[in-house]
Amino acid sequence: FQNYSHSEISRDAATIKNSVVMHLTATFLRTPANMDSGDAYLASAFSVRDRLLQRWNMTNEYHDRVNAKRVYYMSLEFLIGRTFDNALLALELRNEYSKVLGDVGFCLEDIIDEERDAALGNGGLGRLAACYVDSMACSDYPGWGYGLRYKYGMFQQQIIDGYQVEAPDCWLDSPNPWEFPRPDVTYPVKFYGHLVRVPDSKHRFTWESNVVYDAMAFDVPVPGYGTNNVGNIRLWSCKTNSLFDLNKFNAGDYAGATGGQVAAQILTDVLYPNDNTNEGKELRLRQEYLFCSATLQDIIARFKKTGKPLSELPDLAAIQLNDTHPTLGIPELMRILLDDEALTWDEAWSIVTRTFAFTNHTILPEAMEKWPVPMMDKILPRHMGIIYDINLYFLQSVEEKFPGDRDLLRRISIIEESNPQQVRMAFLACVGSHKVNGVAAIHSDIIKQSIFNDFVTVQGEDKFINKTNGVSPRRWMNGCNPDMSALITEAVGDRTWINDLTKVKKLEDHVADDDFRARWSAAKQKNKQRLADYILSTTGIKISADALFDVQVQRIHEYKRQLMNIFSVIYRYHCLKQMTPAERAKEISRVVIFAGKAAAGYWVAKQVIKLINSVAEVINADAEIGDVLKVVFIPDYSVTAAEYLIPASDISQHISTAGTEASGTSNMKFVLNGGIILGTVDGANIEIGEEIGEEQIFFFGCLAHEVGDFRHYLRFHQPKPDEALQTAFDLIQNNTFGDGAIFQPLIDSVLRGGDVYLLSVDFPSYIQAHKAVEDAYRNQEEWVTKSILSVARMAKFSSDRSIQEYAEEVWNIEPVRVTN
Ligand code: 26M
Repeated sequence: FQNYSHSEISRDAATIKNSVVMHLTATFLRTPANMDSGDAYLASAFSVRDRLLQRWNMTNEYHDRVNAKRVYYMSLEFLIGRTFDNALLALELRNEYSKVLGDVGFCLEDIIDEERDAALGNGGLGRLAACYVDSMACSDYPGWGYGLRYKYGMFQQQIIDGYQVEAPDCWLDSPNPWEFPRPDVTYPVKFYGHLVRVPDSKHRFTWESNVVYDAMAFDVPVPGYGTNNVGNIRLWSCKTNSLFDLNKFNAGDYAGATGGQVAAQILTDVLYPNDNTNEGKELRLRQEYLFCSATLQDIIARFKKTGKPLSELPDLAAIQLNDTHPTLGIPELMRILLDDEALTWDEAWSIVTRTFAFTNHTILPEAMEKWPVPMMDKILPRHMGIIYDINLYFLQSVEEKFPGDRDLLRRISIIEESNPQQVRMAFLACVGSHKVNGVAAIHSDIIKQSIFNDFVTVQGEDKFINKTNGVSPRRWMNGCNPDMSALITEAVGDRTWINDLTKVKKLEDHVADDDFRARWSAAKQKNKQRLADYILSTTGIKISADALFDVQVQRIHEYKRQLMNIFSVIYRYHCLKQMTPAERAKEISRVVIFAGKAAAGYWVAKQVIKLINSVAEVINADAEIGDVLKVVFIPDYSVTAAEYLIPASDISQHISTAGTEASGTSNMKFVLNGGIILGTVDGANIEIGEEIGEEQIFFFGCLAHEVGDFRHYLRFHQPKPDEALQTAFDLIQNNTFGDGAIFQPLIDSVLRGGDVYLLSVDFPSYIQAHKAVEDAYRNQEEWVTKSILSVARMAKFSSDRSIQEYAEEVWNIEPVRVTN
């Protein structure tokens, strides 16, 4: 191996062609003569992956060699989307592959379209994890993601008769070029069983159980743009400990012998498709533990190779918990240190609390993870014992500081004294971490005043910090919006803005340049036409790319208020119907676009989808209305769909009830693509407004501090819908959109359910804001100015900035430039 070298594979067309043909023939047993575009994708993807492998090995070898401190981003979700195009851009080989594929009669865009999304996440939280590992790779931070390799990712959404129908996402049915099975990296994970105290020890137990699963690693490369660094997401897949129960097999029971195998696989079979609700299912708890145990064992095994004492673990490893889902990592590390490594409690606890940090993503009460003590005790008896001890020592420290405050102890306890008792995972995560952060300024303030209020009092303010979310400019600008990106490159002078978004400031110099402005508009127009084509092919609905594109795409949830949006569409339809044709002709044509999935068991959210589709059907078929108003629900929203949608919006809606959307990240993506926000004073909308200037954003609605009073009032008083909202109710109830009775529960959620999300309160200002948007849009010159200025001022919302802040203030790690 003396001459083993990392020199790059040649980039010329002949070399690329050879490698594609090699994979076509040798990996897939095809020939150039019988290749279809699916084959072309696989052969090309494998040839690109060969190049990544080289850099990947180099990265990990180098980080090992210099004993770099690593950060581990633990997340039950990584919403990666596609990798091929991303890798081509990172390696700067897009044109080369386009040419080689063109020579054999394929269009690169069609080949890219053959790849299925890796949809191992629900929405914002999972996509954030993917952006963060991208930023770590691009900024040369030695960071790994840890997650689960679900056999079925986020379900596929079909719309049948206007209703959502879920279908399994069989994304692994075809070969996946972007994962590397690591059968040698496999760990046993125990469940159930009983404990035996180690004689003469206080905190040391042996945990005996014969229910043991194996977690096996699959590695997914994260190509870094503009660096040799290739990051890694390590995903665990579950199987039984021994392939066969040999006793049963020998007794002739073949089915019984493989039965364990079938049951075991179920642990990593499917992603829980709940966004912001905790169902408390036993299988989910086992899934979370399998994940935490395998990950911690792996981190410890890697650390031990350095030969250093475990007391130095916090110097070489930082672990970030992506919400409470991986919180069992805390008692799991305690278990390893106490039971396997024989450290004292204090030694172990010091290591744990210096290693972990925790990010909170929501304050919705229904999303708070709690596990019944009896369930945890049965499945994870050792961890339940450790959690009791963590809580005991913690409450003792609280009692010492605030003697005699029984109510404080009750409120702050990790164990909720309900029937049955419950483990509050957010409190466990908080107690076991040295830093706790929210994901936007307002959200970080709110959690300090609400769920962690007592913890601020007891543990001090410094532990609770803000880390405003960000998004990757590689995927969400350079990848999805090539024309606008080319213009930015021209303004900046080179492509360095892709890894240093502060450079987009340069765009401000071009805001008065007529030629530049014209090309800016043309780029948006092209993206709109591309989306119009996509909509025609996926829904059969024909829309005009000259209309204003008004987009709301995100998980369907009451707090996000898609219902308020569709009510306003109904009101707009009513107004248009009242007009004469001459009046209508003066209106701004608008396409209102929705997309998003409802959790499978979330009935209200599913009815909202049905209402949107019913309204769309009537309006789109109304010849009198024509192109002046169209309504589209795009089925099966995904990362890939977002890459079409986001660059094509004129306005996008981010209209959660104030104080409910922790941050939002699509708001950043839309503005980074030259779109304008219509939104509430919530989440990251606020900081976006601060950065780009209030003239560039349309705010409406009540403020977060007013929500409590409104809700209180509405608990005891009937809401009073304004005329516009009442009109929308009337149209639904007189069967304008089919049988109105099926939508009565939605109207009742406002009129009789206390209007928890304050639709009746915000509706008047929402309609006003829509008018303001229209007035502004009529002045296209000013609109283009807003668009350019917005992008120019959005540098803060690169996930590179977020990651740098985490690195400096939470993880204490530095970039490590991989050199040969
Ligand atoms: C919980 C229990 C069982 C199964 C699933 C869950 C669960 C899964 C995902 C709960 C919440 C989940 O996601 C929450 C989420 O996506 N939150 C969003 O996080 C984004 C990134 O920080 C923010 O931008 C959004 O505002 C926030 O809603």
